[in-house]
Amino acid sequence: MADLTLHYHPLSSYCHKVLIALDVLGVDADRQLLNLGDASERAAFLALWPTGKMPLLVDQGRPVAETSIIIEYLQQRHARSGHALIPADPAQALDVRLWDRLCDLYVMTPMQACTADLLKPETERDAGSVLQAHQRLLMAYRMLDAQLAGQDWLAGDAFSMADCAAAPALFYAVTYVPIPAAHALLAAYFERLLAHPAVAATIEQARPWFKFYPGRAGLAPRFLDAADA
Ligand SMILES: N[C@@H](CCC(=O)N[C@@H](CS)C(=O)NCC(=O)O)C(=O)O
Repeated sequence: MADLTLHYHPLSSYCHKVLIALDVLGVDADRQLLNLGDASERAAFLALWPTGKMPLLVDQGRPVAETSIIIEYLQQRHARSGHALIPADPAQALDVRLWDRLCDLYVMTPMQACTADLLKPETERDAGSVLQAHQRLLMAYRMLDAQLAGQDWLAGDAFSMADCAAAPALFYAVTYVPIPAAHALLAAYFERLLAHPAVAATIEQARPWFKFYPGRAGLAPRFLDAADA
């Protein structure tokens, strides 16, 4: 049995959050591609972890779930790079956890709502919920832009778990609601995230899959293979 296995899908935003963390922490994990559209794979995965949410880390047979917990667990037990994604200082660590939560709840969640709506048959789509999701994204963009005044990363001067959460959340969110021109700090931060080697590598592994992303109409051509653009 491999020590560490990550059940994941290359397109999944929450999986990107953990792939970025694995890279930054210098942790090797076997990757098990999960197709939840396949009934037997879904049943087997639900038996392993009842929420059915990915990614799921399995450490010598023991499931470790929820991305923020997975990242903290990896840092505590497996990190080899010397880079901490959750700082040792308790006050700084709290700040990282706060901005990680804010990215998950107010960027990832409305972004996922937009994707979920696109996956419905047209007759079942709900313009009101999508509008609400767009408004929530704009609120989150305002908060993030204000938070970035005077600092390069979301929770201070070092790349942290908060940035692992922000990168995939923003990557997909901007395909639905572009960053308004007034938020120059957020726009610059987004480019900084994309240039970070762990984020760039994570996006690169997803490139062949972007043609299946429901919101691909909003994806910048630079992320698509020429044949798919
Ligand atoms: N709170 C969870 C959220 C994970 C999540 O929403 N994962 C999505 C993929 S990005 C998923 O598994 N969706 C499949 C489903 O809901 O059936 C975490 O942080 O791990």
